[in-house]
Amino acid sequence: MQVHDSLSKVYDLPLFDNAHRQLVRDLSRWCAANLARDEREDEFVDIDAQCRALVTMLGEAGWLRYCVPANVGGVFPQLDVRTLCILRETLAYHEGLADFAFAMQGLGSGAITLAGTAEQQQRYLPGVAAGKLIAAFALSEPGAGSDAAALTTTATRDGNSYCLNGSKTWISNGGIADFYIVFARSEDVAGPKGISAFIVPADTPGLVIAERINVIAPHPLATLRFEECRVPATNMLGAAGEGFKLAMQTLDIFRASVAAAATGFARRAIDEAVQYVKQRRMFGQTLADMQMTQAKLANMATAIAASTLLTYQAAWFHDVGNYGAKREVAMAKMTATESAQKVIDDAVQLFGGRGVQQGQITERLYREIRALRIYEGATEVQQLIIARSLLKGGRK
Ligand code: COS
Repeated sequence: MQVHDSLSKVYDLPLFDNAHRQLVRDLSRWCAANLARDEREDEFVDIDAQCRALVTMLGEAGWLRYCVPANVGGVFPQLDVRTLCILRETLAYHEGLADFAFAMQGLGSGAITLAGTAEQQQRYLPGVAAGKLIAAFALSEPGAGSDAAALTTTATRDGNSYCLNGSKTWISNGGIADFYIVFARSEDVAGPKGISAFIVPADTPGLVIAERINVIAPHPLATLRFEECRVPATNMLGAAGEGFKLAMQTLDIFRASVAAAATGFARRAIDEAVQYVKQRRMFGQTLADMQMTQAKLANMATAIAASTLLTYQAAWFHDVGNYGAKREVAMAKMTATESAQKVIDDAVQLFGGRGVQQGQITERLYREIRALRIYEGATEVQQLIIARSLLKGGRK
């Protein structure tokens, strides 16, 4: 299979520099050689071990170095969103779980990169980059998903420590992470300004994996409970009361990469579909000869091109433009995930019955894309962000 046949020219645009272009080439070669797991009968078996193995592989190959800044073993002085997007797009094209493993190392450690002290960064980020420490981001709660500022987990100051009580759910890497970035209410202020962020090592007494959650595209996911879970006060990340902003800043970076992952899945779907329709015969011709097929392919390719441009526009605004990119990030996340769902559905339709057969790539993509319209801010949350930004009349 040709790698990224669907839109390889996009990287020629001046949104990228030569280091990005080289990364696409190197990573595509590595993925083709190392992630060729098309037949995934074992997809539902021992997902924790699969995920750990992928983190190790990505660490050993050096790809996780793009998740951390240069002062702790990373590649760039700051996180480069275009690079994160290239990584996720390419990994997702080849293997959804590899994309997940990469993304969660970045999301789970992003708040340390953005707000950690030198000591906190030194303690955690080299291990993240090497694939030796698994990270997780713990924001959502049973009663606070889209409305993240409604979270009720508490962090009560007690001498030189904070004592955490409450529950977190839908936590990716829950159960296999070595540490969690936990957002909890530490200040006596209602709403977002009462929230702070904490680093909680997985072996801290009082941190309980309450339930493992199974979803249609398996990956490690859990509900956590904090029962008198005590961490040193020095584990607070950034300033007291700044946790909500830190969560949003982290998401501004990684939501763009969700858009990129969606585009990677969609590209894989169209590449598979193009190959298939050229050889599948019906009514005395190939599927590719039929204008209905051609219309579908044209719409799929155009949707992917639009998503790609929105994604890398958002990433460029973040990396190079010196203004907030949250509106563009939200546009990219919403559009790329929604249209990837449609592109993959169209690919399934072109494959007919085989499209939904277990073990087929289209069937896997169909399951894998769905959660991206929900996690890291559902489409409806992105709509709120875009509209509020417009109504406010500024970019911030
Ligand atoms: N960067 C920096 N600061 C931000 C920010 C961002 N992207 N977004 C919001 N803030 C700040 C605001 O500026 C505001 O601070 P000030 O009052 O000092 O200006 C504060 O945070 C509160 O912002 P806002 O009033 O917009 O918060 P809301 O409670 O209305 O929440 C949404 C806004 C819905 C956008 C937020 O709750 C959200 O993103 N929800 C989805 C959560 C999510 O993605 N969960 C998935 C977790 S990972 S799977």
